[in-house]
Amino acid sequence: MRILHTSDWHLGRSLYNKKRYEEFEAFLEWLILTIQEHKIDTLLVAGDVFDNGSPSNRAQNLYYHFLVKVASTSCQHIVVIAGNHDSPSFLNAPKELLRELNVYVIGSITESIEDEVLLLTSNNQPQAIICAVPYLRDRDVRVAEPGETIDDKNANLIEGISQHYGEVSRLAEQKREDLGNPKLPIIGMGHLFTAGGKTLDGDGVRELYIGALTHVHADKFPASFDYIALGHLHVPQIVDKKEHIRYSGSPLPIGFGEASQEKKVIIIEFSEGLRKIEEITVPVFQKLLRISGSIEDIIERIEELKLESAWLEIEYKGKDIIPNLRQVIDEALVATSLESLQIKNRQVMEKVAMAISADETLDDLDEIEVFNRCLDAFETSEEDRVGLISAYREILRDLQEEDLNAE
Ligand SMILES: [Mn+2]
Repeated sequence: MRILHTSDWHLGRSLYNKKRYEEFEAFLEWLILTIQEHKIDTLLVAGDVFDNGSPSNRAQNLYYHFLVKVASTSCQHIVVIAGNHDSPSFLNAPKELLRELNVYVIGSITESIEDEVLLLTSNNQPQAIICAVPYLRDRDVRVAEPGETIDDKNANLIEGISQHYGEVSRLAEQKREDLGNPKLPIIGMGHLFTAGGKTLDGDGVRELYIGALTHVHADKFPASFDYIALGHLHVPQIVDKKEHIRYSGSPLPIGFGEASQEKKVIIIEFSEGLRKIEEITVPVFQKLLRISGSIEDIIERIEELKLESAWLEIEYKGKDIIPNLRQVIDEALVATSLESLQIKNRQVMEKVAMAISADETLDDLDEIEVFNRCLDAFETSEEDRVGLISAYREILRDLQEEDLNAE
């Protein structure tokens, strides 16, 4: 049994307004070849298939074409769970149809937790049990109590998540026992933020719950899982030094912050009760580079890179005000294969921190930064900030979790 674990495709996401469909397509083609080459039986996609709840036609096309193509390979099962970016109802809509292609889609929790426990078989022989837990929304696992503090909320939420995993694992263990096959692997899936997880500046990974405190500790996962395929964090990583609990990370760098990072998919092989884990590096389909410094530094670096084909994020850090910065840079880029997607002018940003400068757009700020500026503008005291920020985060979360496709 050979499983491939991937997550966080974010199909349809752009980078500073630049569409990335060619890269998504190249990745999915590469993935099919990888599935064939490594004779994968089961593909696990641990959430954030799409970048948002109503993906473009082109993004949907990529997804469905991919699923149809995989169905014609050695891969007999695909399990897709929803991430926090996915709309549960959108993902679930073609569920029944996709079952015909051996694709299991778990977009949200249902009335019956058994729906998350899948027995995969091949020629009527059990292969593995998958506990396909989708991204758990606050309301899925937590009962709100009046008067509870932020800490209570977080503690209840973690407790709720941990109970949910406990329940699916008990069902899986029972199933394994009923089958009389103690070596049958049990594999967990999840889309969440574990404690100590690595993120990078600008990778677009959202805090999932109200505060950064709601990070799930690895010891909250049941011991009976032989592997846990996680999604949400974009840096591939092992959780809490436990080899079998992993994030595959996103296959494409979602932002320039991830540009220098190796992207991975993970292959897990089970045979005769033994587990082998191997990381496969995803090729770079589009080079992203960050350049920063004085105008001389920037121009020199462009000169060095001019034969390469790359997308650039340029940050000007010089002391002088250069009113025609963009023009100067654009001139340096003429006749190169380089393309600048963003020019940040640190100098302007620092001088007029409060004002929106010509070179700073809302794209440069996240929702929390905007709110912080608002608090600055109203000269809000430090003690008031704590409560206001957590209330604001709660509103943001509700907005992000709203399922626009749900009836
Ligand atoms: Mn996510």
